[in-house]
Amino acid sequence: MKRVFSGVQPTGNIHIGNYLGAIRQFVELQEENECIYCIVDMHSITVPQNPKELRQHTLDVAALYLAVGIDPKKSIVFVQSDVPGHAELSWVLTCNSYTGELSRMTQFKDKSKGKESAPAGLFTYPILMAADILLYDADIVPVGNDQKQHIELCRDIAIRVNNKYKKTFVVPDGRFLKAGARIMALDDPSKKMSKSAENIYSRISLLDEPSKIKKSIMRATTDSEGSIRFDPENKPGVSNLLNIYSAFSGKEIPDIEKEYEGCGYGDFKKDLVEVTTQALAPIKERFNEIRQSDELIQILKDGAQRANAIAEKTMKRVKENFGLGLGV
Ligand code: AQP
Repeated sequence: MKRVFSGVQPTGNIHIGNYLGAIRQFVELQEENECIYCIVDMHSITVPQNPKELRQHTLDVAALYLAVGIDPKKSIVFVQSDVPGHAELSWVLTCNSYTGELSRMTQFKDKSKGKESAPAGLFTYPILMAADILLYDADIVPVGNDQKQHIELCRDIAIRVNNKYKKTFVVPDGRFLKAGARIMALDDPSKKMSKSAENIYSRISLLDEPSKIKKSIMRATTDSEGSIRFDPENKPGVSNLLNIYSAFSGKEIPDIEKEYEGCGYGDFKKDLVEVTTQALAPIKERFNEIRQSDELIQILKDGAQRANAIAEKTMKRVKENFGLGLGV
């Protein structure tokens, strides 16, 4: 049995990019693996957050995890800041990382672009992510394609520490879906769909009302050619919509292209609204039940205890191998 770890930031409501790119595979993986799914709230404070909203979003993400089918009897579900080992290990790894490799991270470059000074946490974010993964001896890390570079860095750090000290960490493998799993912003298909983008119509959140889903899709950027064809380079907007259609309907893209041969974008978009709304409706319904229930906090409490038991073992090993502390 392999161990799986992944997390989502509570920076806002989960969108279909997070879901199709990462979270949907969390559910499948729990059948045959020991899975640990985290709400990575410490990552979210790399950019300013409103404390009240952050707590609400943390509970929302936890409820959404359960609503999409993560079963707390099979998987550990918890909040990152409830387990101190993440921050502790992060410091140890910071001392074994280089500013050069961190400067090459494209997410840091994107998020700090145009800013005179960026929070140091934005720069060291990939180290905290490496700590999240290595703390649990994870073998597999299911994430979206946008996280490939961070997983590579995590592997490099693990290998570096294992070579320098006694073998301390399991070197994890990323698990990425095929190229199409990267969902792009609806208003600008050159950017990935993101929770924190200013334009709310650039994304579809799992909890969006049908009217918001409709508006977002009907406004989505396409092109002037008028044919429904998958060609990400020349038709990024339409290709993104085809990806979403395929992911929610389970139909292959060539079959969808055939079905809509000769149709206009308006008809295609209308059907995509239908397909998306239908796919999200049961998730939203389960979310509303779970989010109200007292059970949610109890699940997160149990999850933190189980996660902490694993994390403490790893930190004991790390401290021993690094000569840290006296274990008193
Ligand atoms: N557009 C996307 N397409 C496919 N997968 C995506 N992921 C994020 N955006 C897309 C994957 O979702 C998981 C959780 O992401 P995250 O919350 O940890 O952080 P993120 O990648 O920074 O996501 P956002 O939505 O863009 O949030 P903000 O705006 O706060 O930065 C990850 O596995 C990610 O790969």
